[in-house]
Amino acid sequence: MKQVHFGLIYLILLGVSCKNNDNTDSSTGILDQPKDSAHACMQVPQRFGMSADSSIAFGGDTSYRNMVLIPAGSFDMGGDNDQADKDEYPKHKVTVDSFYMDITEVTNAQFAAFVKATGYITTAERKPNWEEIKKTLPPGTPKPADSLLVAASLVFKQTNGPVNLNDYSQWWSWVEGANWRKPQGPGSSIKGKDDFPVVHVSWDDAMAYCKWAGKRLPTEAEWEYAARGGRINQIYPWGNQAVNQGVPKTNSWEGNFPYYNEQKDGFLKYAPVMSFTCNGFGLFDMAGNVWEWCSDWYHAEYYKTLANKNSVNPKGPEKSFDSQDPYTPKRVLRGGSFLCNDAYCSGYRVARRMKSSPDTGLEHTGFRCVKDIR
Ligand SMILES: [Ca+2]
Ligand SMILES: [Ca+2]
Repeated sequence: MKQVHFGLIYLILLGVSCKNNDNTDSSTGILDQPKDSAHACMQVPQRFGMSADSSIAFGGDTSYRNMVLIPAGSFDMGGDNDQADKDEYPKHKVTVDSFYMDITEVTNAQFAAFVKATGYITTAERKPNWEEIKKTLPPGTPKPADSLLVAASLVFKQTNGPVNLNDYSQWWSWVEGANWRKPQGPGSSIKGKDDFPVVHVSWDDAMAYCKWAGKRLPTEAEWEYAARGGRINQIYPWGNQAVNQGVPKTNSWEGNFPYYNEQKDGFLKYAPVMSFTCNGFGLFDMAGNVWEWCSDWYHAEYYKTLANKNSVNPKGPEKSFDSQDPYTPKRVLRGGSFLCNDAYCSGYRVARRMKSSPDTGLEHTGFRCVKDIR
């Protein structure tokens, strides 16, 4: 399989797909799982190249409302089963100080309060800046048509049947006018969805919210430690029981991605926060529902630099490197989304690492915040 390196948005803008990567078994018509399934699930690099608005001032409250204290401790960070990707190894010792963490993903109501107070305009609501985008693409990459360089975001579209799982454009659509207020584009809304996670949020948007709220994004180490909920070397926030066994434990994609969803968990797309049982630290939806931004740069080899030592409050590498897409700096995302399943990215595993450029938001991407103890 030839991996596509420079991103879903760009591919969709140009109408390019992985046509040379057809992995359909011609004798059966059945699609193989992509060899790099995790990345196929989420690899969505560059967008608009803008940074958080420096004019944002603190406007939140000083309490720890809707947060829980995560006790200080040590753990072994990294993959716990054979679904783990190379970037999850080696497992290494990490110690983190105690901190407070939002018990849920940031909701539409919370994000609306931030926007109302600050007038903040999210990345998806701004016209893309080609001069910025091309800095993170291979030299000589042609410019997409101006008609496509509009304020838009990527919306998930269920397909009618099996598709080539390496061709992201089969299920992601570039929809003008799609953003956190209109998650499926014009005609959609978040009315009545105050307690749903906000989506179409870029890392820059999340950072701006944190600044207003007096909080910060978790480090990748804090996020994984918190997701484990005190369990030792287990695969999910709830333990080791497979995601599709027993009662629904997370909002994921049950059935065959991206065309058939059994909805045993009750949700085709996102669910209201707190729809499933919390983990041992009292945190909801650390697995599934929407991906959550972390503060760290993503570096595929980062864990190797931490092998055989105890890292105290690691904050990630100094710069990003993704061997599959070396032109685009990326931040870490964690926890998976309503689109994850075992045949695809298994993003709900506590150790699964994902990455995207800081100016990218999608319909399955949100965040939650942490706060230091005063
Ligand atoms: Ca679901
Ligand atoms: Ca989540």
